[in-house]
Amino acid sequence: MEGYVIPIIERLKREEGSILIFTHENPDGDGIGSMLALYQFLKKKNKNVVAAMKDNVPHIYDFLPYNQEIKKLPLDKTFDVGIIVDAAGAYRAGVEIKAKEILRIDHHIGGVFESIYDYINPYAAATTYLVGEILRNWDEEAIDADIATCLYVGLMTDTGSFRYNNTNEKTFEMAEFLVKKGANPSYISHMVFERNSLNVLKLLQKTLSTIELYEDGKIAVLTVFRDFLEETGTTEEDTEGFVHFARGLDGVEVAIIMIQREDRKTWRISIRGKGKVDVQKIAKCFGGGGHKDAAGCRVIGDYHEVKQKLINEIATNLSKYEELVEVK
Ligand SMILES: [Mn+2]
Repeated sequence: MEGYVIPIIERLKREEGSILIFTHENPDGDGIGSMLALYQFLKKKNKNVVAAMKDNVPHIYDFLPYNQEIKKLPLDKTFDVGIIVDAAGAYRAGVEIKAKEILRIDHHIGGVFESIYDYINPYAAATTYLVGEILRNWDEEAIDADIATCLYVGLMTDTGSFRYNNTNEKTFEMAEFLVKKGANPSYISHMVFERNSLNVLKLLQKTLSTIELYEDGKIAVLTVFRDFLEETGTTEEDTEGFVHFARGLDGVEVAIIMIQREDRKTWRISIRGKGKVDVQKIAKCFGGGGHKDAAGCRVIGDYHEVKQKLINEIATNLSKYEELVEVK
């Protein structure tokens, strides 16, 4: 791991001004974990650093070291440097960012070129993997158990607990390093996955009752109507991970979950694949993005129309794949 030059390290080493680290709206474990790990490390290096995001810390991540120090975006201050982590561009913060210069650390496909110091690798399993590389090359000794815990959370959540096809020997090598540094896998897994409230279970029950299958069971659709959230006293954040119940069905190639937003006409859509369809391409058709097996988008419109458009797009991609296999 050591021995190669990472320009963003040199850039941050010489920065004496104010640094803002931020992540995308509706943040996940990888975004928050990357942000907090980098935040703690830069503090140790006596940098003038602030971590901030638009939303509150979701309950499942409220145990992360230093999460109480995350500020709420937008901030009035203009920072000398802004670092966007785990997002295709600073625009994904969902609010205006005031910084003289933006740097990006990320693993999404495509995205905005923010600076020559950007550290991007779409093959990395998680942004926390990339932050791990940066910190290990900068000063391995400065990585303590708190930093390792934040990095481990992102690595675990973005790989679906080391199950998705972005999981490889590098992922495990980084996980091993983080565990050696003090990250506790069973504690972290417990804190993220085993602290659901009964209300969330009731929300899951309602959501599962919406399951629909299309294209001979290859496409599965779950829906979270706004009423479900209101009836169970839960929030959109509580739907995290629900889509995997649909993805886990035998025969399903692509699973989607449609979450109705407060205005009742916007749908937040998560798409998960199992390898045959590049779901990032589907999300892109609807103005979103992501990875080969996990992507998302937002669509405004009538529920049935939006759903049908998505299914049509997925079905087209599925049949393209099947034609290719037949030719082979
Ligand atoms: Mn990520």
